[in-house]
Parts: sequence; structure tokens; C-alpha cells
Amino acid sequence: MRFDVVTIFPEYFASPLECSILGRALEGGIVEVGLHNLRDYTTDKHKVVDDYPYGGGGGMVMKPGPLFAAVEALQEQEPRGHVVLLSPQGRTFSQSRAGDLAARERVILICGHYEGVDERVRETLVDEQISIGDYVLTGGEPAALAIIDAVTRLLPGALGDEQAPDNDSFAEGLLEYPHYTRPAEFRGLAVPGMLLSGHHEQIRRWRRKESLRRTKTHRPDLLERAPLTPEDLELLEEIAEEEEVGIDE
Ligand code: 9D3
Repeated sequence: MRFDVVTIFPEYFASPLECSILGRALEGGIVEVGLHNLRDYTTDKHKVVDDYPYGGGGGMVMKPGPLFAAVEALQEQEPRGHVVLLSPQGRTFSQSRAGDLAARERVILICGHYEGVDERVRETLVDEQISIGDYVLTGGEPAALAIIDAVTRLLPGALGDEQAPDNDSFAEGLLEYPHYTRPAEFRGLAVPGMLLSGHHEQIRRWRRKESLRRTKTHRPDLLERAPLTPEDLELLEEIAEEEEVGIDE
């Protein structure tokens, strides 16, 4: 799969793309990332990419000309890219949106800046707008990186020998159970005895229960949407009873 990123800060992406799983996926040819400086698609001496808003008011708007020129130049190459504008107005990114993008051969990511982009870019150049959540970034670049990261690790071979991507927390709809490693006691804090018991079936059930407990406490919204088995309902019943005891004591 290939990403093409249109940005006024191509250098922003350099070290994240070299590191860890992303770096290895690039080296192994599992993913390609093309970085395109928007200023290269300007035609004026000062390489201006923004201008004042019609109608007045504060802030600057990204001019349509350079964005159209950049995307049209990229779309001359095969295959055609799915064009995503990173924008606070977009649909919120999620594990399932990552999966949708991972199925595409080519994605063009446009990083916005200033107060936003000229509306004609949105209307005619862009296939989809994506936000990464309800907080204000300085621009679309960190959002583009988050998307490249989440999508790349889903590509076949990207995780190497490490765990399969569909084994993760959000993919299953629950938060992860607590993890421990050596030593068995650290600064007086013990690892739960169950994990040292060697009873694999009991360990599996304990982990599932702790997953459910955490999700109930920290992300009740996820629990509502998660596909729950009859065993899960039984475990949630146990958790509710433990909580009731907690209130009395
Ligand atoms: C006053 C209105 N602001 C919108 C919240 C203007 C504005 C602020 C910051 C417009 C763009 C930006 C820069 N942010 C992004 O380009 C962006 C973003 C984000 O800020 N949060 C979450 N996801 C994204 S994707 C792109």
C-alpha cells in the first residue's frame, strides 16, 4: 500500500517514519510513503499557500490552487488515490476506519493548516475528511502520522513475529487485561497469584474478567457495543456482585 502526504512540513515526518514497526514496514516494502511539499505546487515567487478569508474575519485560509495542483499531479500516477483531508470537521478516526483504509491500494493525505482550507477543495478534490478526535492540533500532520501508523500495522507482514493485529484491545471491543512481567514481587507489590498458578483455563477466565472490569470502569461506552458471550455476562455478574460487597464494607 502507498500513502502520499501533501504538507507544508514534509520534514515533520522524517524520524517517525524511520523508527520501529513503521521504519521496518517501509524498509520491507510493505508500505510506501511519498512526502510532497505543498510549496512545490505554488507558482509565485514567495511560494504562498494561504490567503485572507473572503468576507473578512481572523485567520488565514489555504488557497485552492496549490492543493489542486498537488493532488492532480499525484492522480496522474496509477492507481488513483483515495483522497483524505485531515480536518477537525471530519468523521472521527477509529480502528474500523483504519481497517477500511488498509484495504486501499493508495491513500492521499492532505494536511490542513491555518483556520482551514478553501471550501472548494473539500467539495471537489476530497473523498473523505477525517479527524483524530475532539482536541485542537496545530495542523493535520500529527493526524496523518497517527493514521499512517494505525493503518500500516494492519498490513500483512508489518508486525513480523509480534502478535497479530486482530488480537488487540480495540479490535475485540474491550480494553486489555493487566500485564505483569518479572520480578514476581517489586517494591512490595506482588503479581496476582493466579498468573503464577499455571492453570491456563483459570488464567484465561481471570484475564477476560479483568478486561471486562476495566472496560466497565474506564470505557462503559465500549462495553455497550462489545459482542459479549454468555461467559462474559456471567463474569460481569460476578463483577457487579463484588462491587455491591464493596459498597457495604
Ligand atoms: C476555530 C476553529 N478551529 C477548529 C477547531 C480552527 C482550526 C484549528 C486547528 C482548524 C484547524 C486546526 C488544525 N487541526 C487540524 O488540521 C486537524 C485536527 C485537529 O485539530 N484535531 C483532530 N483531528 C484533526 S485532523 C486535522
